[in-house]
Amino acid sequence: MRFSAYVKMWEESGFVPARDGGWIVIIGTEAVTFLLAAATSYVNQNDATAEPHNRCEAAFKTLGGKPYEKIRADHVAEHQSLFRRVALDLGTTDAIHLPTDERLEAVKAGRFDPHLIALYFQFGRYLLMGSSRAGCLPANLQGIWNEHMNAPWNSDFHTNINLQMNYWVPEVCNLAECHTPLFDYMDTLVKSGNRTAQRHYGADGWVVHHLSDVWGFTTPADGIWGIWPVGAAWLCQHVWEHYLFSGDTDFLAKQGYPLMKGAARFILDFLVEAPEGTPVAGKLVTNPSHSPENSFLKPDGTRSLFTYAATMDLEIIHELLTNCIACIDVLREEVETGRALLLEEADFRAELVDALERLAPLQISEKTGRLQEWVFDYDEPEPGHRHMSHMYALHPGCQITLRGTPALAAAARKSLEYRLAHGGGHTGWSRAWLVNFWARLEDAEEAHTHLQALLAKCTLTNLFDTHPPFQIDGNFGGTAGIAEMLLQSHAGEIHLLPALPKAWSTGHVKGLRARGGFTVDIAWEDGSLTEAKIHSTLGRDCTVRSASAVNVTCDGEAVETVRTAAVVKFQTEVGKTYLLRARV
Ligand code: FUC
Repeated sequence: MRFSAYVKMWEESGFVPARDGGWIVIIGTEAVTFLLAAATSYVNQNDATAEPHNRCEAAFKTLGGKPYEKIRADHVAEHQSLFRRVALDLGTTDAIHLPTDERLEAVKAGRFDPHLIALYFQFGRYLLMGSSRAGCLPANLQGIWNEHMNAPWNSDFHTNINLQMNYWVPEVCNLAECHTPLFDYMDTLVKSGNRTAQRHYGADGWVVHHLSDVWGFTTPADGIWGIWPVGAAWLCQHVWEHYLFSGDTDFLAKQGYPLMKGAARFILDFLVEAPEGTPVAGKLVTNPSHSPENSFLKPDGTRSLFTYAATMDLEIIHELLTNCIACIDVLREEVETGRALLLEEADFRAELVDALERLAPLQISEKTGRLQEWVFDYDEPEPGHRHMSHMYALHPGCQITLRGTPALAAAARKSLEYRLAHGGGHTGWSRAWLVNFWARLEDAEEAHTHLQALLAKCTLTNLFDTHPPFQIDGNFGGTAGIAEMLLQSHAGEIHLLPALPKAWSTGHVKGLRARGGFTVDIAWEDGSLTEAKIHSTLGRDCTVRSASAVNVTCDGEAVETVRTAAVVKFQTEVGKTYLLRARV
């Protein structure tokens, strides 16, 4: 690809800067405006023939000679329309008077700086707004902030955690429109994903392995690390989540379901029955595959990555098949053309249900009580490995929940503890993932410890995440983790303050989004909920869990609720806001 960056200088009173060799000399004026435009020749995966120079000129032209004040005001208005949807206050200390590098140093020395955490959270939202807008490519390993000619990992899209982690932010953090570049990008992978499925596996549907790029790369790469055929399946989680938050059946029918169906079609063709003599004989498994980038010790003591039925595969597949079935049911109920769709999809739905029933189960090690990462209970040569793939079902998946599957949640906790006892979480994104895991386990202090560590060990002085090197996924994973500590909605209920650490004793958050089309504001004092506001955009029934019992009102009137211990349920109407006040 070719690229250009153009800078234009302009001074509104007509001042013309002098040129002096390689220098531009500015004397006798108070202000000069510099306009920067940058472009590449990339059009799409088959075409890189655009003229970057023309694109830069066109960018300048769209400004149409607007004065600086107007350009800035337009920018600020557009920016704020997204940015100001969410406000977070975790409390303030004197540290706000220090520059960021000194604040990070203080965190390294063990100080709490809740305001820095709120800043880090909003910075993550800012980064996504800057690097993932409709009509553009999705945010890659460095977002748009790569400074190298040859970037680490080619500034590509890794699909075995990194690309997905970038997109843990948009839904809950009220930037859903920033999610759409991912879906458009997925569309561009389908054609080559179909071809790879056919040629490598004789399967229908589309497949992506552990990395991709802007040229539609879908085949395995990097040796055994590449033998991991569930990249497309994982990406489809995002499509379904976009629907869960928005209720947008139009999106589901036009773009979401075709993507999910194609990924599931591949999986159905790819799954095989495990033969007699194997731990999951007769069950459906992936083969070949591996658990992202981690190795195990075979009985003969040699090290291997290559396996079948890696736990993460089974979890991703369980989720995809479940979501596909739910998707067919939603479209049947909600889309006008639903009946036709149902008739057409009845056989496919039956196939999905059958495969889901026959899918190999997750296993808890009899020896250690941990969630097994592989189909055999292998020992690990690198027990602190940065990937924690077998915990996918805890986060970002939701097959494992504290209340729904307590035994699996306890096993996942043991796996996490074991990883950490051996130095796990040492890269930026890995540390950020830990925050999310602990938040899902509702262990506020552990989540906070890893958030502190993310700032202390994996954050550069400009707040960019460092793997090392700089990789933006950890920023997004950390931002998502903070949201996950304050609000969860993956288990069929809105959980207010599921993992509030002692260090954030008083504060509020406004404008987070929950699945089911809700916007949620929460305020708390001395570690307890004081009030929450839940705005309903879809009129769905609402189940809210919180440590404090609440009274629910709407427009000043008491709302009829059904209560159990920590849970309150009520019906909502589209456009109404429900006030939940802690009972004193
Ligand atoms: C995965 C990770 C590495 C790195 C790379 C971009 O392969 O295992 O740590 O983040 O992606």
